[in-house]
Amino acid sequence: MSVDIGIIGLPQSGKTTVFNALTQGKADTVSHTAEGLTPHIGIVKVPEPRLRVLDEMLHPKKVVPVEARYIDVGASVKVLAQDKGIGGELLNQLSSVDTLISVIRAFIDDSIPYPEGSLDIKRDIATLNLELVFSDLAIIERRLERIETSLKGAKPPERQGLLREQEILMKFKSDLEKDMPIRELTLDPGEARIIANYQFLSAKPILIAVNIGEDQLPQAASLEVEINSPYLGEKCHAITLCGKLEMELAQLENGAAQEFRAEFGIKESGLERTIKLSYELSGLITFFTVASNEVRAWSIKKGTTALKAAGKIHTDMEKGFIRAEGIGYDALVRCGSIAEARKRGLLRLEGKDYIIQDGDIITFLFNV
Ligand SMILES: Nc1nc2c(ncn2[C@@H]2O[C@H](COP(=O)(O)OP(=O)(O)OP(=O)(O)O)[C@@H](O)[C@H]2O)c(=O)[nH]1
Ligand SMILES: [Mg+2]
Repeated sequence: MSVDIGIIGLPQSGKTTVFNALTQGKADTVSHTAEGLTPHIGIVKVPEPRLRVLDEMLHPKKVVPVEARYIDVGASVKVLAQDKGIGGELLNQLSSVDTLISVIRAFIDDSIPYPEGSLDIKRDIATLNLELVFSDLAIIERRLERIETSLKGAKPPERQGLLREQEILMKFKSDLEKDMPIRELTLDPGEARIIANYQFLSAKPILIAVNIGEDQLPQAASLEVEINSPYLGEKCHAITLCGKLEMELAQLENGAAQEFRAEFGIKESGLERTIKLSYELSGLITFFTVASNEVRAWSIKKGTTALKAAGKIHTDMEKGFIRAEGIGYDALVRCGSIAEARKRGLLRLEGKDYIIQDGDIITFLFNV
């Protein structure tokens, strides 16, 4: 499974530029027209320094990182919501992503129009948030109407379920009406189940990518702190990113790109950071398998059991699961090899209910 990340933002905020930077793509930054809404889709390897260490230690023939899939739907949620055809389809696609990146314009260039009339980072963040909230409200209102109709002819057991759903949706509705995105609510397990069914946009983790111009790089760090202060949370994080520069750097070779970054005083690749953060916000952790000359990284939701993790690799592994043999990444690095870890008795045997930890190196034992 790859991680799916949807890029949203107001017109001309730099969505396609950021998409190109992330995916080293060359998608046209010419505006999409109403008839020509075609999403850009690109696949990226999630940067994982631990894979490099495992590669050096184990010398596999092949190293396989986790992949993230980025989709630039090319329009704001508001525009998509108004369009019943392709817009609606794209909105559905957006509903199935794990995480959203909201591109907010901060670069100053008067030759490129400001859709809201002026440059205002905070206003645009709020606008984007509202678009997600409105989209969810529309879904809830439609569903509530349908529940109302179904209740008329419903028999007792079905009736109970409908009433419960109605109650939860009404609660979400009143929070949304106060402009509160669902991602900021504390949910009980029943509510969380309902959420999962609907794939609400405002429930998704969101990375606010503030697209700055090169001339704003000296203030990038302080701007980031300032924007994060009202928004930072388990499911929300803001970063500053120089989309245009990163897009140009993405076309260069690694060494040359690094030199450029040093010149501009950029410490870490903005892209690697964006990819890493959007991955982390998705609530995913990484574990590794070592088999037949291949070291591979896998992504799973935090809290996944060994049994379910095995099922991600192959359904046979889940069906015939016997046990898992595992070691944490740090412990393996301290031992220097799997053989040494085995000698020291550090390879743990775990049952199907074991909760996989980030960095675990796991071998599943199973019957076919
Ligand atoms: N000066 C400057 N221009 C930028 C920057 N980032 C993007 N642009 C320009 O802004 C324009 C819009 O960028 P896009 O990436 O196409 O924006 P978009 O959000 O995909 O636009 P639509 O898809 O039309 O809504 C393009 O002409 C970009 O070259 C930047 O950091 N500085
Ligand atoms: Mg675009």
